[in-house]
Amino acid sequence: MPAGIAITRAVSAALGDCELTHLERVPIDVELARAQHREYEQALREAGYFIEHLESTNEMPDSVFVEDIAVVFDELAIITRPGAATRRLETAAVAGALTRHRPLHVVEAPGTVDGGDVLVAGKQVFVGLSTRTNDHAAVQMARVLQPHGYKVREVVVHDCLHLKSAVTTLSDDLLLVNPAWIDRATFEGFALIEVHPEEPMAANALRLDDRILYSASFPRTAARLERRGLRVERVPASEVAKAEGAVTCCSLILRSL
Ligand code: CIR
Repeated sequence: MPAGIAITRAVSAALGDCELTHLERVPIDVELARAQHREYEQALREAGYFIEHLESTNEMPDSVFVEDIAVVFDELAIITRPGAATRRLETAAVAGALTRHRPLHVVEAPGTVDGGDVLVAGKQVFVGLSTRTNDHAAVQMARVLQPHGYKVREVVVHDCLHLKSAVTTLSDDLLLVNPAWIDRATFEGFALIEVHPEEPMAANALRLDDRILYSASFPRTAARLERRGLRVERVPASEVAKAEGAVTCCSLILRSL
């Protein structure tokens, strides 16, 4: 049985016009970004995922960051209302793809949330309150998730774009964190691995069933993960990083049920 489905979305020709919050704009090589994205999709195939690749347009510079548009659980999926108004065009196609696989719930105004602010570890869901995500959305999500046994908690995000810029899940009880951007005490009960101090952007890792998909740009932190016995598959991600994106952002992972 395949591990599941990964929904991805094309790199827009307009990626250079992406939203930026904490980074200075630098030129992005769109062709290189597309080549790196193909490697990312190939790594997902090798991990057992069937790729559903959505197309993009010039009106959606950030479309490759499909993670922000939905949050997928085994029982249902939530279509977000992205915090950046420029990104709300992205929701229709993602909802169209997801509706074939999960019952959908939609976040309504005045709620705003980017999927990058939602960290799921087993039945615990952390919602980062950031420049993109607000309490209205967190309350709406909690209402949908609580009947399925999820516990939803809000976490304040500072100094970085999304909660998952600062912390991601390596297993249901192990997290990768940048302690400069998130209070370790929030995650009491979890084992934590810290990023290498020279790699502040390294806390974003994509957990798959038997491996971690990880940017090749962070060798020191990758070595820490491997020392803990994790299998790390490195993918080039330099161009999405210039657009303030990373590895979790470029897919929606739907486990086989
Ligand atoms: C944005 O600012 O919305 C995009 N340039 C980057 C989004 C990255 N997404 C993510 O970390 N989940």
